[in-house]
Amino acid sequence: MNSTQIGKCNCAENHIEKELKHYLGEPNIDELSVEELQFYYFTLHDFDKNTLLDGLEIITALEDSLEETLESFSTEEMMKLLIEMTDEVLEKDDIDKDGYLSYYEYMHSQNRTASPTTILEKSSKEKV
Ligand SMILES: [Ca+2]
Ligand SMILES: [Ca+2]
Repeated sequence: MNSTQIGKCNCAENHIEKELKHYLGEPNIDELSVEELQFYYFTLHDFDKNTLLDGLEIITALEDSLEETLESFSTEEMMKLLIEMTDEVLEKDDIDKDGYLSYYEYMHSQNRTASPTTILEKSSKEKV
């Protein structure tokens, strides 16, 4: 556990697949409910297993889910966007303002935005 995770998540996709297999055996992702998927997604990014997502964990989660969408951005732009999105997530969804996203708060954010891409679309519109 260290603070350089942001620069180290190029292998995130493999990592997630591996982790999912670790949790589920050979998962059939199609058979999981949306709630189950969200729970696993939350758990996978809770690196220190304290059932709270901190800023770094949220950034990594966003980066994973937006990987394809962000392909056209430079690393610098991408990090800037990810940080903006994380700020927005914490501002709007950190209901008890402790600086972390609990599972309840995370679910709340999922229901609100439908997907992180909604935030991305909004950000790029604001940019133009
Ligand atoms: Ca955590
Ligand atoms: Ca919170």
